[in-house]
Amino acid sequence: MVDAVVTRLRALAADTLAGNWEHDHTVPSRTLYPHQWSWDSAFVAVGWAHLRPDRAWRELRTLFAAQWADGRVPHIVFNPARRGGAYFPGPDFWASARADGAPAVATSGLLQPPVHALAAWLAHRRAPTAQARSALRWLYPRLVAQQRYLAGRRDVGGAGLACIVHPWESGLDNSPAWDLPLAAVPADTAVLRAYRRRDTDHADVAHRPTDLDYARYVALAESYRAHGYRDDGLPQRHPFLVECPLVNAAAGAAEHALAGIAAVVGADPGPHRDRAARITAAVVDRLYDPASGTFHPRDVRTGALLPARTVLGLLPLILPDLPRRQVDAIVAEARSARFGLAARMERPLPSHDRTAPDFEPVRYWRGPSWINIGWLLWRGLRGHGHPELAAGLAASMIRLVATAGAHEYFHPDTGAGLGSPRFAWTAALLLDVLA
Ligand code: 9WN
Repeated sequence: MVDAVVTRLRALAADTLAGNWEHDHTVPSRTLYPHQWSWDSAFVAVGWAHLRPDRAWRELRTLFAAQWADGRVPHIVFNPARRGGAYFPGPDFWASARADGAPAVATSGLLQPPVHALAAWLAHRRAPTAQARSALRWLYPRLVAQQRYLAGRRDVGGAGLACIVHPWESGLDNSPAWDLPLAAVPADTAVLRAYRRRDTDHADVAHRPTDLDYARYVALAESYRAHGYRDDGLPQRHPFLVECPLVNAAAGAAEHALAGIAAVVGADPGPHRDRAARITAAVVDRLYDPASGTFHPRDVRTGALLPARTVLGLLPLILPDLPRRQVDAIVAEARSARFGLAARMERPLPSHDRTAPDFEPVRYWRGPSWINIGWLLWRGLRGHGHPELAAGLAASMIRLVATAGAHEYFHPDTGAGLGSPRFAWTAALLLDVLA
């Protein structure tokens, strides 16, 4: 890569992160997402570690200061200064103050993929200073509690995997992966008359989830909220319960990261290695389908694997101890016409099977290309001995941002920028790919 391009991209990324920094956290986007989001903060910390490690640690501390008593890390921490309708559903909708064990600050009651231990470990590896060690000592028990919540209260299926109760918890909100279980959620768009969507104030309506999707998102969140966001009795009362390959692969990767962190803070890495091995075995056992040769989410309500071949199926590659057979299967799936991974990629990595009839090139998680997903796969490819494919994917991601800017997502054919134009995790993870 030409030095001048790298310098320009680093400056763009630094400028985007600085522009989205808000006192003690980074907003994903000033317009669409003006609060702190959980997995965004983890990705952003990976980027800040390249520029301002103090901000990487501050970001994670702010997020974990909002952890609930049961260990859940909320998917949104609301900025009190931005109260008043900038984002829907906002703090009044979630009403976290009325739930047991919620923190003093207003949050949502949901979670997102637990990529934080990995982010903390990478930030420490980049700058292993006294400040980093002290931050890790503070974070370690909190990261352990986050894992305990997932492995305990959220193991609704009883097989050692965490269950998500809402598509927002996967981070891939309207992925075709969720169409089947969502179709079973009773909802009517009339419910939206009581609310106002704010996302479509800032983004093209054709690029966002539909009103019917939103009606179901609201119905699910209201159902969970009605029981104080408790997890007991979920199978009897909650209409969406799914084991997600990304959430569970992230939980497994987190145990590997925690083994490293434990060694730094003087704790025992052994239990983390054991838990990592158990999670990887459960992900393979429960979510790998030998017939399709890829991973799928499992619907805990019906017991069935969900058939859509979305990019979620590739993400167990982030598990460092994934067996060779499944590594080979993921690489074959990624290289197929469905995803087009190659040492020289013709088009960006899509979020859904591009040969599927329900592939939608501009609608959010139903086709567009996302840098955070590319980054996770890039790490997995490097860890599992595929440096040429990793380099091809990195080059494709760099090309996207070099041509279109630090957008939220990109058109999977043309590479045009979509969604928010100054998106924090795109900038942060680009810095990591360029390093
Ligand atoms: C709901 C902030 C978040 C990301 C998610 C992405 C989107 C929110 C929304 O934005 O979700 O959490 O309002 O659409 O899907 O992955 O964390 O960037």
